[in-house]
Amino acid sequence: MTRSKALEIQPITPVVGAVASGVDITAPLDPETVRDIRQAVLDHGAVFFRGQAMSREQMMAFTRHFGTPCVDPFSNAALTAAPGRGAIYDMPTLAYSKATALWHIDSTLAATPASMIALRALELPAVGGDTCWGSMYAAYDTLAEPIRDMIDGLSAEHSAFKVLPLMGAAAKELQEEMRNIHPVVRVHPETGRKALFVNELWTESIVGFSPNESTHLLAMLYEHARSQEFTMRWKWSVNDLVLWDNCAFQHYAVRDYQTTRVMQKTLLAGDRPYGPRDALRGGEQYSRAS
Ligand SMILES: O=C(O)CCC(=O)C(=O)O
Ligand SMILES: [Fe+2]
Repeated sequence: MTRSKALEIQPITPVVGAVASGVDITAPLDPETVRDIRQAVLDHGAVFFRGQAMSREQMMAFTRHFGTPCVDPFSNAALTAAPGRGAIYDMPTLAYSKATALWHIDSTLAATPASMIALRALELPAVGGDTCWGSMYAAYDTLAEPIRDMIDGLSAEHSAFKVLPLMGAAAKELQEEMRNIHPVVRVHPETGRKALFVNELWTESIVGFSPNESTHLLAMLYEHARSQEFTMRWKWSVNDLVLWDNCAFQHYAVRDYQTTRVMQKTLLAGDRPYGPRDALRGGEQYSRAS
């Protein structure tokens, strides 16, 4: 077993990203190490492990420590998947790179977007194909107080309105009509912290706003959230693995390559998002965060 004492976490920026070392995640992990890695993901949003050559079974065993593997809730496969039956996708990313070269949180059009996601580089272009992550805690925390007050009480509708045209022929086996309303500010189910929860790929409109009001408020929030101060960029090497928090961190896959790029991905099942006002009313859900 890998001993937790060896685990080292080196932050990449003050608000997002960290490199983990001193741990072999292809080997069985003791509970202390699992707890420390989980805490690092909650603290830094995206934790990177270098040089992790692993089988599919080892990738699945690693991710199972952090939740219940699931298929992407937007795929038709999610309609028939047995509970807890996860998938490992080997994704050639070029075909739908237009859809991921936008800041997004994965599949927020679903009722329960993934909680955490693991991604490992299998095949890379000679240069290019970096991925960026951004802290939606930092984005929220740095808005002016009157704006935070206003958005704490708002909700937004998420759908495939933008993704389907961007994916073109690559859009297959998807629940194209899926749409859900989520709070604009999400209370993180584990940390209890507030994070901005709208994104450029899936959020269609603010509920109760005119198209003009919705478009401009969302544009302001998106521009704010993609500030350099809240984001980082990772230059991949083959066998780098990242585990990230899909509740409070967004990501962006840079579309600057034309050759094959293959990433291996597993998702962990998430909860229905709730907002600050839901939390105060609901009580029960909020208590899980404290
Ligand atoms: O290709 C990447 O680096 C990430 C693509 C993406 O957005 C995802 O897998 O969720
Ligand atoms: Fe994504």
